[in-house]
Amino acid sequence: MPEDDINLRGGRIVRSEEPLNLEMPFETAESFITPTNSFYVRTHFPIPKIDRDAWWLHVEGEVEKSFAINYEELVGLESITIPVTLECAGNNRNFLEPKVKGVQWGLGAVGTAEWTGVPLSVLLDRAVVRSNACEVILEGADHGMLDDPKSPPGELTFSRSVPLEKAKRDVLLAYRMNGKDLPPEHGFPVRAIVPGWYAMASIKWLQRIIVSSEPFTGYYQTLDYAYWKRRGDIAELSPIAELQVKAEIAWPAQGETVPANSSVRIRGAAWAAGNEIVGVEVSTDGGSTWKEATLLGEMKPHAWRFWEFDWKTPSAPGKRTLVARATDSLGQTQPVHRDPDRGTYMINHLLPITVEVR
Ligand SMILES: Nc1nc2c(c(=O)[nH]1)N[C@H]1C(S)=C(S)[C@@H](COP(=O)(O)O)O[C@H]1N2
Ligand SMILES: [Mo]
Repeated sequence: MPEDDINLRGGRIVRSEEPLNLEMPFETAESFITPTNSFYVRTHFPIPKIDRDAWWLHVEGEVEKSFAINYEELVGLESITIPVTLECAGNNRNFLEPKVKGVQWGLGAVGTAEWTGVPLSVLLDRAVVRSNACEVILEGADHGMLDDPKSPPGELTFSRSVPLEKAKRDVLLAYRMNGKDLPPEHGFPVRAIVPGWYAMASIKWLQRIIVSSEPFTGYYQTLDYAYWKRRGDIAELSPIAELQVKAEIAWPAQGETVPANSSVRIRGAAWAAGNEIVGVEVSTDGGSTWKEATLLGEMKPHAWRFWEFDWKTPSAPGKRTLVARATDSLGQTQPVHRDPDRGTYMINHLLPITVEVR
């Protein structure tokens, strides 16, 4: 992307101002932990202004003891800190041909932060979940009206659900990001972190937790952030959930020029839904032949893994297409072609990066 097409805010690409959508230029992904001021921002409504001293988080629904907890009490509970990669379900959308509606994310609607907070299970235990419960709905405080004719009339909030088992095992109620209070755009004062799932589930500006005995069918669960699942020849909408295995090339970036007849370090990151990344392969000839890249650092569940590959560039000048492909411990790898049943989300087919050898 030419530099002058990019309106930079704190080094991030402004995909839209209202609502605020900021992307990290993926070539700047150089450290396992993404600095907070580089981390992508995805919002659907204006960022709510929340006074944390007046903030309450309500826990209700299919529980024996509904209650509300305030900020002071929540941060007084025992906390844990974990690195978790968040990826927007629409990341890489600008690779789709033909062009589709939606925020035109390139490679950078993804990042990894260290999140500090209280496991959701602690609050669920306090509320005593009834035996008929199957899901936990998380509701944000942000709200607004949509011009989608399929959206409910009037105002709606941003809400999503997770299965009870996953809610108890993995979900974190985070109030710190990389060691500091959550910034307003990332969900101040408290957000959910749902490790291993696309980030639409990681509800920001959390205000209510509703335990439910039936599957949630809210707007962002069914009409948006859903894909077509096949039951024989019947297509049914299914909520987007687990991250799909993916590798992305951070360097060289699309359109870069690299020297001929030399060694160029290709580097990037790879992630999957909590499964280990067992390998990343790189192709420098548009996907005809593949070689193993080196995985860097150590594996952390629910976080990306950096990798690199030394490319001996050809002596002949010309365009070259680079592709990376990750495989996880379940043997899942990236498809060559886009699955149209996924609409404009869950984009993990092979992404070509074209560079100029000169
Ligand atoms: N309340 C609320 N939570 C939300 C959203 C939102 O608009 N409102 N956007 C979701 C989406 S689609 C993504 S990708 C992540 C982005 O988190 P970030 O802005 O901290 O990167 O937040 C999720 N949580
Ligand atoms: Mo997203």
